[in-house]
Amino acid sequence: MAFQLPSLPYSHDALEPHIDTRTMEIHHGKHHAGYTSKLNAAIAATELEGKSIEEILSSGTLSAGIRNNGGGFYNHCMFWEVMAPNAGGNPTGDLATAIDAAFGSLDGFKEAFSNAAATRFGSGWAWLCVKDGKLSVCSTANQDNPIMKGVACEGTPIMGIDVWEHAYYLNYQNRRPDYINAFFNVVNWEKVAANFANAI
Ligand code: MN3
Repeated sequence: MAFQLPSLPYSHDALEPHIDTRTMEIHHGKHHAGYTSKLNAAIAATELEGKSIEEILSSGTLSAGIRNNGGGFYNHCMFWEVMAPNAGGNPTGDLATAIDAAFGSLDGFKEAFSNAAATRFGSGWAWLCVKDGKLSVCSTANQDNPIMKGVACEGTPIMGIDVWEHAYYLNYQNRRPDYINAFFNVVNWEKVAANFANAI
């Protein structure tokens, strides 16, 4: 069973004005679709065909094609889900408690996450990860992610932000920090909390 491009869980214009419609159309319909089809081509007739994306990405040394396109497939699947219209605000429950424990406050978390996203040179992602119930922030280059072996992150990713220029350039041009600030207005904390619960 080949990997399928997931449908967006909301319309292309649902995240306006924070993430613009045209960016969503191209990002999901072209970029994510491309990673999906190239991943399928890269694993076809190999021992990785039929495995879950998590099994593939954590399996060890990956070819460039599988690393880039498998990472791209996985990362964007998470990205669409950790955003939602009429979202943002504050996390609650166990996730809020863990954020306060790790970063002092929600503002402390936002500062650490924003800094990781803003200082990732070139293309990549920033992540919120959990290991043994404890949260941390890291960033990765290209389409790497924390479940790949040898990546300098601790634990399982539960939220990620794409800081490739294709994620923001149409609306924000070179102003990556403005895009990062806007992202917090569309964070789907309920989904992040569910990811947290599954990971601990
Ligand atoms: Mn992207």
